[in-house]
Amino acid sequence: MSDRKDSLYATPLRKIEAFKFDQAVVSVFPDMIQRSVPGYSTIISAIGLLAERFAQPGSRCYDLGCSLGAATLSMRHRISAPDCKIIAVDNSDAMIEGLQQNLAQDSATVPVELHCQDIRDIEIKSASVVVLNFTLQFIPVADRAAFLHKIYQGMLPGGILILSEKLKYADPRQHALQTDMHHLFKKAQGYSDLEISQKRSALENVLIAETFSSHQQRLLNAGFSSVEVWFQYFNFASMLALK
Ligand code: GEK
Repeated sequence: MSDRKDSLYATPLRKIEAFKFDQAVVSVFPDMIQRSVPGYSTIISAIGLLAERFAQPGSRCYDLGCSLGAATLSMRHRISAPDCKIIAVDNSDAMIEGLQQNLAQDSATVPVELHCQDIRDIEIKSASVVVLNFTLQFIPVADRAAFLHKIYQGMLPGGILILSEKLKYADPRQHALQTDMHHLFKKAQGYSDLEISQKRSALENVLIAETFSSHQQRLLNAGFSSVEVWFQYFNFASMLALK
């Protein structure tokens, strides 16, 4: 896995292009996500524990928008139920190639199937665990309900969906506070004001955050019987939806 430091937005850019998961991003991705998403490693470890608890014998565990496979590897090292398979999906070639390399160096034995595909097009079946770790936020809002309904239908009874997202807040004062605290978090991680503001512009209209209650309501409408936050650090939350 690459250990290069993220400095993609460190110098002033004449034009800030919309954010893309290309080779440049992939080469700094582990550092970027670690220093940008508060609580990222805690969430990754917990995904392993949740998979250990929820993976059913003979079932599939999906990592949708898997990037370099941090959640896939975490699950792979904790699943002990027999005959499980992990399906890892991302539509960035560079990410899937990076994950392939990471898997080649990994010693765990649970089979992992890789798909370089849009997560909306993937067939979901016999799923005991579905992970959307900071991925749904990149799917157009209009497609989210149908996509989550399809996931729900492909899940086994007793299955779990782990949904981690950047949140927005209905109350403008709360929204401004949480956004400021996230920027302070990034500064404490070594990002400059310029890096923070150029990255924010690049993500505008690419990462669409919603409120917790929008997520909760949509998941309940999709059929899930219970939806709660299990972890939150400022405006970054991880939710559990139970079938
Ligand atoms: C982790 N889960 O480290 N189809 C497939 N992949 C997509 C799509 C799509 N429509 N849209 C975006 N992606 C990872 C981190 S990163 C989050 C997830 C972030 C992919 C995109 O290529 C990228 O790899 C990932 O979703 C989002 O636990 O960078 O903030």
